[in-house]
Amino acid sequence: MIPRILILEILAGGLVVAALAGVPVGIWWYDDYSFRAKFGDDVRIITLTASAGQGRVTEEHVGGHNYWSGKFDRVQEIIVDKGEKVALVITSADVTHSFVFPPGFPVKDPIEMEGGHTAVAQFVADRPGSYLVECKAFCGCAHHGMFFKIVVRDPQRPGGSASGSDASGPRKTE
Ligand SMILES: [Cu+2]
Repeated sequence: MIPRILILEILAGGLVVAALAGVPVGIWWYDDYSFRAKFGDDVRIITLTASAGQGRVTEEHVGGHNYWSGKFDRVQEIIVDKGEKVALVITSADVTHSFVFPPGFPVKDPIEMEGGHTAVAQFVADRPGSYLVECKAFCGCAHHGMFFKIVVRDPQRPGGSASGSDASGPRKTE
């Protein structure tokens, strides 16, 4: 027969392991949950990281040692549907960045974030077109690479209403 003290020890050990694993998982879950709850279920959250070191705005995780060792792909066109509610969440992995939206885009003010900080731009994509979002804060040698493109397409018009638009602004053909 297994001694009672051994059973208690195994149970106690199990509790310690559960606590050690449960606390970080709980924090991660709560963090994620509260972050999403802030915007509501109908909002599409697009998370980007700006890295001046590589001159990239990327969807990949940048942080810790991979800031130095990683090679990050520039985010491809971000395609949103007309009428879609979007929260654009940009974190700076290093220095201050300031992203400016072109005329005609629903976000009028630049979004600026200091190193390590996050800024959010919420908008409803109301006008189809192709919009180039650029960093206007000189952030290093690779500053010229700090841009990304948002394409607003009209689901009612197959083939994409963005055609005929230009990356430099919301020029439309309609
Ligand atoms: Cu910059």
